[in-house]
This record gives sequence, C-alpha cells and structure tokens, in this order.
Amino acid sequence: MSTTQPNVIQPDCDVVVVGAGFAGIYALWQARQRGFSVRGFERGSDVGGTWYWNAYPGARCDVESYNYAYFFDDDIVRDWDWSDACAEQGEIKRYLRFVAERCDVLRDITFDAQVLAARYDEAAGLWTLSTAAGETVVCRYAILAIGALSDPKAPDIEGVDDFAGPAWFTSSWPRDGSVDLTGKRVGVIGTGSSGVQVIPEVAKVAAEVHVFQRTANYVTPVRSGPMDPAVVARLREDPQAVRQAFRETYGGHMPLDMGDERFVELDEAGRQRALDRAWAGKYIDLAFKDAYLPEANAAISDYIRRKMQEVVDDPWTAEHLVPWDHPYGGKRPCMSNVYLQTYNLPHVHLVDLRETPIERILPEGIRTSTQTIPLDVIVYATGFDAISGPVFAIDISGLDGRSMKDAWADGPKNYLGTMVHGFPNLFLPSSALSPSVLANMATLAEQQVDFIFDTIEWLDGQGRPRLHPLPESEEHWRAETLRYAARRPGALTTKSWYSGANIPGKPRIFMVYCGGFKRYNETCYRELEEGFPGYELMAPPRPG
Ligand code: N01
Repeated sequence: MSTTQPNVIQPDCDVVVVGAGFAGIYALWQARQRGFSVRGFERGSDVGGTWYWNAYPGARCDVESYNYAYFFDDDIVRDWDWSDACAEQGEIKRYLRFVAERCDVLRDITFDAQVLAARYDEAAGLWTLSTAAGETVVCRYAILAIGALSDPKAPDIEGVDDFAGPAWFTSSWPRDGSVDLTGKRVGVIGTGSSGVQVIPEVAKVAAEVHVFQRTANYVTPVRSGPMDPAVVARLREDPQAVRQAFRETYGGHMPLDMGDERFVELDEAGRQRALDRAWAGKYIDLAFKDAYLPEANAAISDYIRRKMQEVVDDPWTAEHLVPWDHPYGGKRPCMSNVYLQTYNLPHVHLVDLRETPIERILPEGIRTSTQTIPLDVIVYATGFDAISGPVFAIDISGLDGRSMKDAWADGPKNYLGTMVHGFPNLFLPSSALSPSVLANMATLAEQQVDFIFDTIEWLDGQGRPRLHPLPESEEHWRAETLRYAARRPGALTTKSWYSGANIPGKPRIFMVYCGGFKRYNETCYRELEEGFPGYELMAPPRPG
C-alpha cells in the first residue's frame, strides 16, 4: 500500500539546477555523481551561459585559457586543446558543449526554458520552480547557477525606441551571423570590456565609427597566440594538483609570469623594470605582489596612463581615452592589443560624453549637446544589472512568503556568497558577496558547486534538516566584504557595476568579496567541518 497521502506535495527530483554555464554544467554532473536525481533548466538553446549570449564580434576571455577551464576531470584537461592563450567566445562555447557531452548532462537539461519563479513550501520543505512555458518542477534543493552578468541593463537614454535603423546589444548578439555592418555608419555606446572588444571589429568593416564614451577605462595588452606546449604539458601531468593549487591562491588562478617582487622593496630602476616586464608579458596588474596596495597601485595606474597615451596619435583622443578619475582596478580593467590603435584609423571618432553628453536618440542618429551624428546602426555595449539583477529576474519567495526583492531591498545579503536567510536549501553560486568577478570564475564555479553538494550530502546524512544562514552571519559576512573592499584602491570610491552604480536607483553596496579565494574556500569548509554554526538548521518537514 502506498504511504503517499493525497494533497501532500511530493518532489519531482532532489535537485534543480537553473543555468547551464560553467557552474550549472558542473552542478548537474555533481548531482549525478553523488546519486541525486536532477533537472536542469536553461533559457538559451544550448549550454554556455555568458558564452552563449555574448556572441558579439571580438568577444573573448581575457583570463588565460589554461586557467579559465574545468579541472575536476583529468581526461577533460588532457583531451581539450585550446587554440589560443586567451580563447575567443565561440571556442569557449564549444568547450562547454564538449564538457556537457562528456559528462552526459545534456539529457538533464530543458533548453529554451526560462525559470520565472521559485517558491518555498515551508510545510513540505520543498521548492517549486516555474518556467515561462508554464512547466513546474518540485525539488528539495534549488541551485540558481544564473551567473553574475546575465541580466542586460536597459539603456537609460531618451529616445532609444525612436531610432530608425537596427540596434544590437553585445549581450544578446545574434548568433547566426546575420549582422552585417559593412559600409555602415555605426555608433557604439559603452567602453567597458565588451565595448573595448567589439569596437576594433566594427571598425574593420564599418564606413564610420563613432564611439560614445562616458567613462574611460584602463586598457592594457592581453596575451594572445598559441598556448605554450610546455605549459600545456605541465597542466596535463597532474590536473588535480593544479586544481588544488588554484584554490590556494588569491585569485583562484596562477597566471603566467606573475611578478614575485614587492613594489615597496624596489628602487626606482627596479620598479620600472618590473612594470616594463609586466607590460610586455601582458599582465600588468601582476607586476608586483603588492599590486593592489595603494603605493604600487598608484604607480601602476600612472604607468598605464602613460603607455595608453603613447599608442594613440591624436593628442585630444589620447588624453580623453585615459582614465584620470579612478585608480587601476577601481572599475573592471579592460584588455586588448588593438583597441587603442583603432583610434588611429581615420574613420574612428571618439565622442566624450562627459564634455558633450547624449541628449537623445533620434530616428536618424544620436544628438549630443553640440551635434547630431547621423548613424545607420547603434551598438549598445552598455553592460549589465550585475550580480543582483539575475536574482531579481526570478520571482523568489522563501519562508513566510518573503520575497528576495524584499530581503535584498538594501542590497544583497547572504552568508559565504551562497545562501540567504529565509530561503532554506536555496543556493546561489557566482552571486553576491563571493569572490565572483574578481576571481577566476571557472575555479569559483567548481569550488562553490563542490561546497554546495558537500553541504547537501551533509544535510542528507543528518536526516535532512533544512539549512539557511543566521541573520548575524549575513551581517558579519557583509561587513567582512566591505572591510576587504576598503583595502582595495578605488573599490569604494569609484562608480562601477561592482557596487551597483551603473543602474539608476540601485542600492550602492560593493558586491564582491575580495578577501581572496584561499580565505573564502577555507571559511566555507570551516563551516562544514564545524557543523554549520553560522546557520540555522530547521527540523526536517514531518512526513505526510
Ligand atoms: O559592461 P560595463 P561590459 N550612456 O558595465 C556605458 C565582463 N566581460 O559589458 O562606465 C552612456 O563594463 C558605461 O559607462 P560608465 C567583465 O567583467 C568580460 O562592457 O557607466 N554610456 C560603460 O562604459 C566586464 O566588466 C570580458 O560611465 C553608458 C559601458 O556602457 C563585464 O562583463 C568581456 C550608458 C558598460 O560597460 C561587463 O562589461 C566582456 C549610458 N546611458 C565583458 N550606460 C572578458 O574578456 C552604460 N554606459 C572576460
């Protein structure tokens, strides 16, 4: 006889994973490895996450490919060949597909399925997730692997809908090759990492390019070209040792040619030598071990400004492309070997919006305070509602029906970057107050998913209590995040998406934990070893 009673909600599976990027793919694999039943939902038509959507020309990763990859499986490390030291978008997307096939998780994923809501049933101890198509799925544990930069910012410019020509967003660029900018007059708005990568590609084919820049960014050289076979051989020798070594570092990676000197200990000639070596080695932020302490950071900032100016022929353009208003690292630095050089082409023009702001978009182009620039196409490289945006894109309600929007009304709160008070058994990898965008996201995806499944296994071993952090743990973690941010030059003084400053009305709080990957990992696992003292363990739901 069945013990199941009518009207009692039953789970469809143990775990639901939303998102099929780096974290989502690995979470699906972990679930299967550990014997949990699992369903995955992905709003795109394929795996890839960020590398699925951001298919604009020039998109690539500026973290070295040999760092920005999975290390959980030796065969995957040994069987995938990166063609470039910093791979382009299409290659990373192919890699993620390769991993998903290898791990046999594609069968678990429903594609073209956007999850719109997640509701917690306290009595049953279960989450119900619903998709835009009306499908619902009930689970014990929900993992929202939805990324930190997956909710594009709507352009806050008057007249956006009036433009008569096509407009494209770097964050949702058509993947079918249908965009043809050949011979067109193109306006590009935005000069963050995406703008810096797309502008040189647009300039290759367009008749005229007008770049609308509100804030200049640091742009430094990036490694490119084939992988060094010796590096590849070293990685493949013992991938698990590499994996462990990444977790012992500050940034969750081990970049090549990392400087091992301290700025403060060098004389003038030594400092110059270290800077020149780092510039030539293509990773200037790694010039010194103390690169993010104020003295070294100021020297690095000055050095980059000088180097940037040297590249650009026109003095006005050079002066205006240089970021004078914030230190290196205050905003996410950009990397390119061709961006600055693009401004030496006669058909590429910089419009400095600080001097001549956009007044509105017209059917025929963009009007600034001094001129109307006629355009055939507009490219928006205007960024994202970062970190909390993707979470708010899902209507999440937890204990007592409290919504995540309400819980985060004053900015994100959580403990250890993964769990929120009042939302038991809900996990948010790659989200707020974790090392996220200031660390190697691939290493972070593995670390957080490991921690989440170690937590789930622990809970199952204890008779399935429900887990959520104590409010005081959240307060402590937020304070820790701000304490480390205060040490980082420019972190709390620069207007950046790190602190929500790019979105009008968004609460200003620095959203990235910069206490370092090693410390983060150790803090997570200390909780597990000590039986989760920073959390409340709610009694398991009564059966039936
Ligand atoms: O977005 P952004 P992104 N009028 O927010 C401007 C990652 N990424 O897509 O700075 C005029 O950085 C805005 O101006 P301002 C990486 O983490 C990685 O470029 O707000 N301008 C800014 O210039 C990166 O940081 C790679 O004053 C407006 C730009 O638009 C993150 O994604 C590659 C405006 C937005 O820059 C986001 O980068 C690409 C307005 N109304 C991206 N609104 C890698 O290589 C916005 N802007 C790994």
